[in-house]
Amino acid sequence: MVVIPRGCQGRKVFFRGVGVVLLMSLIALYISSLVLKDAATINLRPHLPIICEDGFGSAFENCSYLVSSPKCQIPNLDPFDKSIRKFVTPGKPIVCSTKPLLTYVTTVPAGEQKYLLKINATAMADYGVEPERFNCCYSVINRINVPAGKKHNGNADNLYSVSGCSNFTTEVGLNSEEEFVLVRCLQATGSGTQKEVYKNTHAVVPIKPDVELKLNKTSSERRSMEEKRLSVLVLGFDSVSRLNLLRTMPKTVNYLRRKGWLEMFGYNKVGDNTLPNLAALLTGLRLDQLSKQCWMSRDTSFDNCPFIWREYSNLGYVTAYAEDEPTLSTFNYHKAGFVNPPTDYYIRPFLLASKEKLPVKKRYGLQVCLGPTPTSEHIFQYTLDFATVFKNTPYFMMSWMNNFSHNNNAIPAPMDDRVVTFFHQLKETGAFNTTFIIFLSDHGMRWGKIRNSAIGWYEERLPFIYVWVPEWFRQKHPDTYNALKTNRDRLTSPFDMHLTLREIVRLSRNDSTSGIVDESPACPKCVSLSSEVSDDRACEDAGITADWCTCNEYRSVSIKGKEPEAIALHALSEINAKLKKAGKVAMSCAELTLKQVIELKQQVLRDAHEYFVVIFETLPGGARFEATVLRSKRTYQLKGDISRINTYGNQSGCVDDSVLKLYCYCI
Ligand SMILES: *[C@@H]1O[C@H](CO)[C@@H](O)[C@H](O)[C@H]1NC(C)=O
Ligand SMILES: *[C@@H]1O[C@H](CO)[C@@H](O)[C@H](O)[C@H]1NC(C)=O
Ligand SMILES: *[C@@H]1O[C@H](CO)[C@@H](O)[C@H](O)[C@H]1NC(C)=O
Ligand SMILES: *[C@@H]1O[C@H](CO)[C@@H](O)[C@H](O)[C@H]1NC(C)=O
Ligand SMILES: *[C@@H]1O[C@H](CO)[C@@H](O)[C@H](O)[C@H]1NC(C)=O
Ligand SMILES: *[C@@H]1O[C@H](CO)[C@@H](O)[C@H](O)[C@H]1NC(C)=O
Ligand SMILES: *[C@@H]1O[C@H](CO)[C@@H](O)[C@H](O)[C@H]1NC(C)=O
Ligand SMILES: CC(=O)N[C@H]1CO[C@H](CO)[C@@H](O)[C@@H]1O
Repeated sequence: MVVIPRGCQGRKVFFRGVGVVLLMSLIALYISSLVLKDAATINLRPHLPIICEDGFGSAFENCSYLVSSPKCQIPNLDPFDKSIRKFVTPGKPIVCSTKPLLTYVTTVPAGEQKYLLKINATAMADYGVEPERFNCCYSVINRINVPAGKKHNGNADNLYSVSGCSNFTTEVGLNSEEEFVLVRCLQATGSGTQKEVYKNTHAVVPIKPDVELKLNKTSSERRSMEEKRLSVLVLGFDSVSRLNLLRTMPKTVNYLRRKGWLEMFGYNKVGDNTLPNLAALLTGLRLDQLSKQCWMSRDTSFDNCPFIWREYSNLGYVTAYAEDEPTLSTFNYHKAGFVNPPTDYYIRPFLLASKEKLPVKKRYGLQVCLGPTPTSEHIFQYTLDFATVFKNTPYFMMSWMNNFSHNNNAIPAPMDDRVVTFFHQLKETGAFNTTFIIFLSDHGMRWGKIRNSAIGWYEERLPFIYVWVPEWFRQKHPDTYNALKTNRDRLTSPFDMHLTLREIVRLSRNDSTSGIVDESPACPKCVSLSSEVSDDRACEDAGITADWCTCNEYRSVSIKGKEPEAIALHALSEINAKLKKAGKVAMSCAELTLKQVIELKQQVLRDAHEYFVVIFETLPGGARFEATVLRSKRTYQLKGDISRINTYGNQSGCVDDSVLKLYCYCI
């Protein structure tokens, strides 16, 4: 019998093996639901009965909800709802090069961790080159590190050097300090000049001297530890909601479910964009706390922030952070990044050099190709290399990809295959035996047409997240594993996940503090997901502010009369105040006026609070905003951030602050 696991309801023709009978009955139900559905309102409640199985044989309590508890009900929405189906357009695959690569890297066969850079002789024909009039050379790309104590101007994370180009024939060995190379191949022309026929970059993971030193220091310690240590891999795709993963990556979802990954159904974002959500996961802090503690201003680097990878590093773990799109990346987009490399392995200089030295192909404003190689392919390969090299050493790796998902709902179908293949390759490295893996996104689409739909509001707030726990760990710590399973349909947040990562540090340390429960400064009631999350949890218990909370249902109310406008004007006054407060920095920003209220939604009351979500447009520029406002005794109070739900495009070019950009119309 085929069960459709929860969340996989509806017309999932993608999932192979769905029986014809089942399919027929679903179609029948679908037709009847169309008849029953009130055309004017979007039915937020799922209209199809869902076969309530999680893929592990245990049924959920109430399948109409992802989370169903006294203080929180998150509806289990249909990813193919009529209102949302039009946003499912198949993305076109990207072809970076039709020719095979002329050069590649491989490890020395003897098993020693050394790399060779090689020319693929059979591929020469594809480039129409003759061996005797052809030569290749390679340059080494290095990060330029600002000497300790020296002042820097906020540009330290963008500095790299490219060495002179050394000729090589057929192959050349790379030494343990050569991580990134730029290769050029030239063909002599008849007139005696040389024509470039090929240019590419390669990243490898050698055991660098400082890493070897670290391993030497901890190896004796490690040997005496009878307890195995969990490695950690945080693998993320930017801006993919749980429903969008179901729509666009059915093969990946199917793979994860079949292999026993745990999906956290009630994982709710805690901030607008990537930074607050990843900061919550990696530091356990809210942005305002980060600003107080370690990130004082736009020009302050993140070096002194308490990233969890530092704790892993102190324990002897080898650490890595790899994010594509070096301009857009989380800690660099209108920010100063890191003055010192944050982790032992840091791919940024490689991507910067690739972007500047290779022809770049863009789609949806993102660099999808770096020369002949797709940008995300570099991150996949780097992750696999890292997991292979350190298969017998505890590691912490953070890999984050923006290229194929950030600006677009339609992930190209070939990407789905690539991700499944990636998981197969990752299994080959042995990572599934050693590594706690979190596969997640930070939030869903934050702007664009999809955000004008009611489901889009949920999607923005509910990213996908799956967790992998190695088999030996499940057996050794059954309580932990069972708690994780239970927590799948509880309300959870990145702050809980942060505490979970801390818990793994504590387990690895095996010191007497194990058993002491860590507390998150941003969320005192958050817990490690290795223990059961309270069923009686409200958003504030999970560090989720009212504007991001999906626990409560909102219903559209009339926008006629004075009140809708008053609510919108209240939110607008906060925007203008924010711009004013920024002073000189936002000097060229227009004061915004209300064009129109688009929609007003009111929380379906469960207690005395009266929460509204208002969507309105402003002039000049036609920005569309969404704000959560609390009414009490005829006064209004803005709750949390105001979202910009259409793109600001080039309207905000006069400010260089990622928050002000949302609000500023330059004059
Ligand atoms: C699920 O919850 C809804 C709303 O609380 C309720 O109406 C429905 O009866 C529940 N279904 C089951 C199977 O418990
Ligand atoms: C070398 O190029 C050929 C095509 O000319 C390709 O089939 C082969 O896979 C390439 N080998 C490597 C190691 O990349
Ligand atoms: C590299 O090879 C090219 C072509 O054979 C030659 O012109 C150039 O001088 C060589 N460079 C070095 C540094 O040997
Ligand atoms: C690490 O230990 C190995 C084996 O004992 C030794 O050969 C090597 O020099 C050490 N490396 C460093 C960087 O200390
Ligand atoms: C961890 O600590 C406990 C209690 O202190 C001890 O019995 C055990 O041997 C330790 N395990 C390792 C792997 O050091
Ligand atoms: C993972 O562990 C299993 C069971 O111990 C073993 O059979 C398998 O070969 C391991 N896989 C890898 C890639 O090391
Ligand atoms: C901004 O973008 C719009 C639409 O894409 C374009 O028409 C306009 O020329 C751009 N303005 C500037 C100053 O680049
Ligand atoms: C949106 C987009 O085009 N994304 C591309 C990101 O890179 C992958 C390859 O790794 C391409 O297949 C995607 O098309």
